[in-house]
Amino acid sequence: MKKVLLIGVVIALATTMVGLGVHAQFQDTEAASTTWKAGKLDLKVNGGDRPIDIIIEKCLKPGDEGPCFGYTYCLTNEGCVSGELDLTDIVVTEDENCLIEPEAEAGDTTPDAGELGEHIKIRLTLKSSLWGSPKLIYEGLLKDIQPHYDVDEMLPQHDYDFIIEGWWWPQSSTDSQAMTDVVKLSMKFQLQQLPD
Ligand SMILES: [Ca+2]
Ligand SMILES: [Ca+2]
Ligand SMILES: [Ca+2]
Ligand SMILES: [Ca+2]
Repeated sequence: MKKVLLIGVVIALATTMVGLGVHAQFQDTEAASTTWKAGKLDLKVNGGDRPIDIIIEKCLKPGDEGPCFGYTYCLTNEGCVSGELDLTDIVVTEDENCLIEPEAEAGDTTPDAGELGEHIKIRLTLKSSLWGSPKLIYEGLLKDIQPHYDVDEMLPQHDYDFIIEGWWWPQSSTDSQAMTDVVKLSMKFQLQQLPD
């Protein structure tokens, strides 16, 4: 009878220990989450967000030329997304600015249309410390510049210099038709992510 009682006590103790063992197991829990955040592609011109206007308007005469690298515009991609640069909405606006007597004498018969863009030549380049040499975008008469240029250059986050490397007025027999005339070149820079 004592032996049976002892066995019963051992079984009871064993059952209690098994129960205690379940509650004493190590346990650890960690949480995780994933967040998607969109990057950006943001082009700045001279630190701002407006298209630039280039105005060549002073007392110019045949034989004149502008200072080399006289006009530099800093383009900056402030985003973390690369984009392809294009020049768009390029417009040359001619202003007769009064048709004076020497112009008429030289054969200017269009009082509503200036001729300075037919005489001024420009050279436009784009350069960056990322590239070996500047890229020529356009060289020729203002009147012949196209409304759009695919620069075909991917711009990662960095600074780039868009430069009017020079302008000059080669002498010709029709120069006097452009007296007092004003010509304005305007354009926009477009940075666009390419589809994958
Ligand atoms: Ca911008
Ligand atoms: Ca004219
Ligand atoms: Ca004129
Ligand atoms: Ca004029």
